[in-house]
Amino acid sequence: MTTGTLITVAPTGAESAKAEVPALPVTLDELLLTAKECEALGAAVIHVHIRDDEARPTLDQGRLRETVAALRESTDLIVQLSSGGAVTDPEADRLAVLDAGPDMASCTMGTVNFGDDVFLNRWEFIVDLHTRMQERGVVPEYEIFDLGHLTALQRLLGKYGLPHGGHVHVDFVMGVPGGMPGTTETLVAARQMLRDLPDGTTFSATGIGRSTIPVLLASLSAGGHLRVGMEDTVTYAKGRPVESNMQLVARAVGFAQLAQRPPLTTTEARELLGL
Ligand code: KMH
Ligand code: ZN
Repeated sequence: MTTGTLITVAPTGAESAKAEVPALPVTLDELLLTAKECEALGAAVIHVHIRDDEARPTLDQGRLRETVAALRESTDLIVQLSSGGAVTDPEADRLAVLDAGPDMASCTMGTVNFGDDVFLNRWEFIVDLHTRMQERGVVPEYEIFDLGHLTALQRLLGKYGLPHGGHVHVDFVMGVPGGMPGTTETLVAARQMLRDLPDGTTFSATGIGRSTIPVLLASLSAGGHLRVGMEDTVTYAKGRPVESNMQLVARAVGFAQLAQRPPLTTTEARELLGL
């Protein structure tokens, strides 16, 4: 079993509206403050979606570059840009995210129903993303919304080779309406499927909405790592909105410590992920 816990914070996402969730960090200043505080609490990776001046999701190249530079200047966090964006983002813009030079980027391993929408990830698009990341030295985090996405990852690595750095890290995004459920049984099934992936493959897990805590506990007990943040849940407990991303990171750190798997430092996280 892995000793420490890699903690990723996903502070913003593309789905919640600032008007409905005022604590959501949407400006660069809000993001930087969140990043610094989450790092101090024990986060090692930040999964970044950015917003425009109206707080709408954007993949604007200038803003992405500015965000990567500012995060690097103010923190030692591993900067992982979302290549998923919002469900409405065109493939070309999602590929261009890599031009902003992040340490890591997400790479979703297949199409999934996403509430009333469809999060489209065609095979050719996935191959493009994976091979461009190899060429540019960007380390992927393979996002797994459904069990078949792990089969697609096995096929991808078999045909196109290992990612930059040689280490494979996946993130189980569980409990999306349309994807795999956020349950212990499903997490165990997903972990079993990692046997078909290269030795040493690591996983994080996050549960959307009310599956946050069951998934967190299941992942810790199964030797996995954690992703938390307001991208995935805006409710701390029944009837209690999340006050900040720090509240979610602090809770995850507390659970990780209870499990005797304390948070990895950013240096340890870089080592783990092959950065
Ligand atoms: N916003 C979702 C449509 C990712 O960041 O790569 C996609 C998503 C996954 O959040
Ligand atoms: Zn995301």
